[in-house]
Amino acid sequence: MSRLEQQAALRALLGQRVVLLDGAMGSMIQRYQLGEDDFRAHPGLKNSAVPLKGNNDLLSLTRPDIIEEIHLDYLRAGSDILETNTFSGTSIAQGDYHLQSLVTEINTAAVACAKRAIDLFRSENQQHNKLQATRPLWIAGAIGPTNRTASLSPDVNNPALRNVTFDQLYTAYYEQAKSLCAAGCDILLVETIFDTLNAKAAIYAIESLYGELRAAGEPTLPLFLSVTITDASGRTLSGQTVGAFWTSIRHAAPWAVGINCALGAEEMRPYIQELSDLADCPIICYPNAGLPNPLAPLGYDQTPDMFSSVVRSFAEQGLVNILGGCCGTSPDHIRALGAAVDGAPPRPVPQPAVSKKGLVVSGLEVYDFTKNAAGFTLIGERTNVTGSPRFARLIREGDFEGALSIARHQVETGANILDVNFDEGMLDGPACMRRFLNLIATEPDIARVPIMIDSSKWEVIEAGLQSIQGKCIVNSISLKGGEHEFIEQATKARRYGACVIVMAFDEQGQAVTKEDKVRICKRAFDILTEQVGFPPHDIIFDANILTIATGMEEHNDYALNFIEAIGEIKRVCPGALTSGGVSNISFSFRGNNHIREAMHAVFLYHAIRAGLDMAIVNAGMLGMYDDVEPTLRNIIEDVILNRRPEATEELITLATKIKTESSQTDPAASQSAQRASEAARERNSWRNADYAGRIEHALVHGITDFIEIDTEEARSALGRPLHVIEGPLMDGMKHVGDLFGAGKMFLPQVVKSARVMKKAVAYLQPYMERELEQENLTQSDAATKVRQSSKKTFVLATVKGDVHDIGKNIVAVVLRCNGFEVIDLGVMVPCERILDAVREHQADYVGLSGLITPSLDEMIHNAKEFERLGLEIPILIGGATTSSAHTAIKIAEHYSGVICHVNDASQVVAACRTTEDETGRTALKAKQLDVRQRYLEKSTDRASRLLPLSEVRKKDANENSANPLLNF
Ligand code: THG
Repeated sequence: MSRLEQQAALRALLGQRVVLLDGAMGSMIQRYQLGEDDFRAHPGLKNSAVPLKGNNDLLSLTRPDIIEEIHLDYLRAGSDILETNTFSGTSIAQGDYHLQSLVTEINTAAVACAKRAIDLFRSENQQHNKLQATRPLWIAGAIGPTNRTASLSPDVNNPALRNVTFDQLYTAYYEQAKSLCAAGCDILLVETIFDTLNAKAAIYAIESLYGELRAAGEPTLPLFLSVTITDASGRTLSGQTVGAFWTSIRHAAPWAVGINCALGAEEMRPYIQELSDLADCPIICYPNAGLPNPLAPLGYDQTPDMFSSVVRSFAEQGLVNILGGCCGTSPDHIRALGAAVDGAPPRPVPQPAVSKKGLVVSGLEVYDFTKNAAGFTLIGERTNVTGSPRFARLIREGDFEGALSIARHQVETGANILDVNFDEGMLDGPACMRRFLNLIATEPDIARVPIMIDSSKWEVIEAGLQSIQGKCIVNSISLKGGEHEFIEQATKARRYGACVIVMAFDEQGQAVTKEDKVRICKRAFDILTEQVGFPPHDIIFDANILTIATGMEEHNDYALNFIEAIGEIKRVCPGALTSGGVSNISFSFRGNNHIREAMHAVFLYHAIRAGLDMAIVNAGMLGMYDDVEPTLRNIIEDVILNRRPEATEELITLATKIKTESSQTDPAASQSAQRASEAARERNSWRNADYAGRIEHALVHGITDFIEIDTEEARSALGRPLHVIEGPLMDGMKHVGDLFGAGKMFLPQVVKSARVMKKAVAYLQPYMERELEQENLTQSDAATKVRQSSKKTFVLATVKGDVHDIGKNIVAVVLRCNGFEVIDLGVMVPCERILDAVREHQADYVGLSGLITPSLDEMIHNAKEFERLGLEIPILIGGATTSSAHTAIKIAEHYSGVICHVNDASQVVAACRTTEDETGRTALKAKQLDVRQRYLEKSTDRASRLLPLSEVRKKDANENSANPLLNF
C-alpha cells in the first residue's frame, strides 16, 4: 500500500472501531534480563566510556532480534499500530550516553525492526489465517519528550535559567523526525509530553520537515500528540491544564490527540473526558498498568484483566478512538484490551462546533474570548518599557524580579492577557524578552494568563514565541514591509501556534481614514486566510487608535474613524476580531490622569458598542462610562465623536481647571485609584494573621516579600532559629505537601514555596552559626570545634544504568533550601563513585535515585557494597518505581545501617530527621522487618499455590515511568 492508501485505511478503520495500539517496550525488554554486552553489540559501541545498559533504543541496533520479537508479540496480541523503539531517539536524550552521532542509525534500525516484525507476522499467517495476514498495520515513530524541560528552571536560585533552548529542541526533533520518516514509518507520535513548549518545538520541527516533503511532492505523515498529566491537580509537569495544552497545540492539526503514561487509567478518566469534549480529532489513550509496584510480578499493579476493564469503560463511554498501554503493560494486556473493546463503537469525532470557532488563547489556563462574561477582554499595558516609566527603570537597572511585580499587579487588577514590550534602543530586546518571559513562566499566578508579545522587531517577537508554552498573541505584523515579509512572518507565527494582531499599515504607511483602515485590513485578511491558511478567528485587527485633542484640526476625526472602522472591518472580515491601544488616544493629556481615564472610559464605551473585542489598557485604572461626571463626559463625547469643533478647546480648559483643583484636594480622588487601593487592602489582609499563619500563607502562595520579617518575629518568639525551622516553617511546608498531594497545588507553585523556604532558612543561617560558635566556646571541646558549620552534607546520585534526574534535582533543591550541603553526582553514577564521594565529603546522608526498574537492583547492589565496606551512613531511596515496601523487603536486609524510602521530594527533610535519632531509626527498622516477614509468609504461600516461579521471576521495567517528578 502507498502512504496515502495507508492513511485512508487508517481513517476508515477509525470510523469503524476502536483501533489498538501496542503496549510498553521497556517492560518487555526487561524480561530478557540483558547485560551490558547486549547493549554494546555494535562496532561503534564496544569502547564506550559510559555504561550503555538501560539505553533501550540501542537494542534496535545491537539486539534487533529482541525488538522484532516484542513487536511480533504485540501483533499477535492484536495491535493495529506498533510504536517504534525510539522513545529516547533524539540527540538530546542520546547525549547522556555520548551517542548523539548515532541518532539516524538508531531511528532507522528501529523502523526496520517494526517492518520486519510485520513481515514475519504476515508470513506466519499466510497459510492459515488470511484475515490476519492481510489486515492493515501501521508503524508509529515514537518521539519522546527528551529529558529536558524548556519551561522549567533547573536551578531554584535562577528561575530565568533553562537547560535547553527551543532551537536545541527543534534541531533534535527535526533530526529524529526526519530519520523516522525516511526509514518509512506511517505515523509520527510525539508522546509523553510533559512540557508543551517541548511539544511546540517538535511540532515546529515536524512542520518544517513536512514543508520539505510537500515541496518535493511527497505525502506527509499523520501526526499524533500525547500529553502526560503528572500532577494530581490535573496539570502537566510544566503546569498547564488539559484545555490549555489542547489550545497550545491545536495549530498542529493533529490526526489524533491524547494522554499516556502517568498515574494509571482510573486517574486519567476526568482528563480524557475533558480532552474528548474539546478535541475535534480522534482521541488516543494509553495509560500505565496502574502504579509502579516492583513487588508485583510484572512491576505494575494491574493485571491484564484489571487494566482492560478500566480502559474498556473509556470506550463504552465513547471517549476514545485509539487505545493501548504504556508502562507496565504487556501483550497480555493488549490481548485482554482487544477482547474487552471488541464491538465497542469508536468515539464519533465531533465537527468543530460553531461556538468553538472563536478565539481561544492560553497561558497555564485557557482564555476563551467567546466565554468571557464581560464580553470584552482587557490586555494589561504596563509591562512595556515605552508605556511605563517605572517598568522601564526596573528593566534598565536589571531588576527583572521587581518588574515582575508590575505584571502581577496587572493580572490582579483585572488584565485577562499581558502585553509585554522591550522596544527601547538601549536594550537587548530578544534577551530581555526571553528573560522576562522565563521569569513569568515560574510565577503561576502570572503565567496563568496568556501573553501578547509586543514588538516592532520580528526577532524580538520570535524570541518571545520560543519562550512560551501557551498560545500567545503576536503584536504585531503588518503589510508595512510588503506582502512577502508579511506572509513569512504570519507563517512563522502560525507554526508557533500563535494568533496575530495585524496593524492597519501598508507599504504607504498607517491608515488614518476609515476607508483606508477597512481596505488594508481586508487585504491582509484575504492574504492570511487564502495564502497562509490562518483561521479567521486567529486574526485580530488593530485599526490604529491615534491621539486626539492635539489642537490640530486634522486629528479631530481620529477616534471616530477608528470606531466606525471596527464594525465595517468585522463585516468584511468575518470571524476576525479587533483590538486597539486605548491609552494612545489621550497622549495630549499626559500628566492628567483624571481626564485620561475619563477619555478612556468614554472611548471604550463607544468602541465596544461598535464591536471592539479587546483593548490594551492600564488594567487597574479603567473607569466606567456611567461614573464619569456628566459635564466632563459630555465634552469628552463631543471630542471623541467630533461633534463640535470647539469641544477640544473646552476640554483643555476644563482639564486645566480639574488639574488645579485635584492638586489642591486629595490627589487619589479618582475612583479607579480608590478601587485599586481597596484591592490592595484586600490582597494584604493575610498580613493580619499571627506569624505562623503569615509564614504558612507566604509558603503556600510563594510570596517572598515579607518572609524575613515574619521569620524574625517567629525567631524572637520561639527563642532558637532551629525552632522556627522545625515549627512554623516545617508546618507550612507540610501544608504545601498536603495541598500538592490533594491536587490543589501544582509543581511550579511548589517550586515557588521552596524559594520562600530557602529565603527563610538563609535568614536564620547566621543565627544558627552564632549558636554553634557559642556552644563551642562554652564546651571548648576539640571535637565540636572541628565542625564549624551546622550544615549537613548529602551525597545524591542517580544510580548506574539510569539517566533520569528531574525528580532528583528537585530533591537537591529542597535539601539546599533547608540548609543542607548537597553533593550532586549526576546520573549513571557507579557505586564506587558514590562511595568515594561519601568518604571524601564525610557525608551525613546518601540519596540513591532511579526511575526505571533495573535501578532497583542497582540500589540493592549499592546497599551490599556499603555493607561490605562497613559504612553506617543512612541511605535514602527514591524514584518512581521505588516504594517503602520494596525498600523494606528487598534493600534494607542487606545493610546494617538505616535505609529509608522517601516518597516524594517534599518528604526528604523529614526522612533525614527520622534517620537521625535512635528512636526513629529503631522504629523504622522494626517496621521494615515486619513488612519483610509478612511478605515472605505471603509469597511462600502464593508461590506454592498460585504462580509458577518463572512468572514471579519476570520483573517488569520501564523507561517512561509513572511520575518522574513527584518521586525522585
Ligand atoms: N496597538 C497595538 N499595540 C500597542 C499599541 C497599539 N502597544 C503599545 C501601545 N500602543 C499600547 N500600550 C500603551 C502603554 C502605555 C501607555 C500608552 C499605550 C501610556 N503610558 C503612560 C504615558 O506614557 O503617558 C505612562 C505614564 C506613567 O506611567 O507615568 O499612556 O495601539 N497593537
